[in-house]
Amino acid sequence: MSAALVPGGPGWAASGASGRFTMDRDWLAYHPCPSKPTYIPPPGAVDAHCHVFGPGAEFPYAPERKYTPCDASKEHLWALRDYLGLERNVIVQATCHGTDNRALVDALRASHGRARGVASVARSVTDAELHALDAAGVRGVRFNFVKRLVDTTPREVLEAIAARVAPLRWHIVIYFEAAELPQLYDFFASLPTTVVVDHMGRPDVTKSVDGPEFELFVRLMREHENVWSKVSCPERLSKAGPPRYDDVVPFARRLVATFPDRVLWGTDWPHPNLKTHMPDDGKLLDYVPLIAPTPDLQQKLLVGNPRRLYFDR
Ligand code: 0GY
Repeated sequence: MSAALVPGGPGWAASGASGRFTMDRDWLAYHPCPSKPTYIPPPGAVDAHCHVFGPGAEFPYAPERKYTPCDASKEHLWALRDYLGLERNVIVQATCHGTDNRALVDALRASHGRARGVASVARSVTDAELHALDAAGVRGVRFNFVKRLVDTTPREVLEAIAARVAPLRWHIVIYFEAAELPQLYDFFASLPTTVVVDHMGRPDVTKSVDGPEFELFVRLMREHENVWSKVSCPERLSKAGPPRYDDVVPFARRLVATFPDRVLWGTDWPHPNLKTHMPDDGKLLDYVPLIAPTPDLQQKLLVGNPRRLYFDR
């Protein structure tokens, strides 16, 4: 029997090539040796934003992708989950797989009920396909508005997809840049499901946490009780950098304090498209008590909220 995969141990390091795919020249692979977190998460903690990539040799990357990553397999993701003291995952379909959800479904089926998924679907998706995704553990679809990641999808296509997934009691995950929120605000406010925003709507953290840009995002959440936010990705938003990402803390802390029942946290492993550094996943867990300072807030953020949204059915 082969030894269990452990972050930093044999078989953990990323491989740059898989089948006919080679990762982009400037691709930063996930951390080769993450530390053990000092913070011990409560039992049942969920990593509510992470991805699997391929393996490309088995689950090819989509022709329309904007990047080619290193592989990041479900076995690696489970190993990281256990190493960090987490119990469950929510795997979000990454744009490098387009609307081909096979790698996601494969991971969900292999998770023994410990993972749920967020898929990407085309307008042509059939009811049978949606029901098969639901049976595999998918609980949402993702609408991506980040221009460097996807081509624009017409508004009426998104509205049609939203109407199709609402009866399944799925939610919609939206990913956008803060500068785009003014023109997307009314569309987001009109969505008929629970709406989950990735990475706090990507605020520019050099601006004030009380300034008009982040205020608009807070207003979206305050005026629409169906809107949730992931308080994830300090490594993506920070200009101050690791390990504490101090400049992002006030933004996440404000959301956790104001909307304690509508926030989620995730690692974002394997951290696609980072350019400056690769975060140490152990340190990302140590960031949790900085943004959710009490055990009650931590319990909601890591256990209660994701359980309600993803695992209670
Ligand atoms: C993230 C962020 C990014 C990438 C994707 O699906 C994706 O390709 O989400 C990004 O590049 O900002 O949440 O993983």
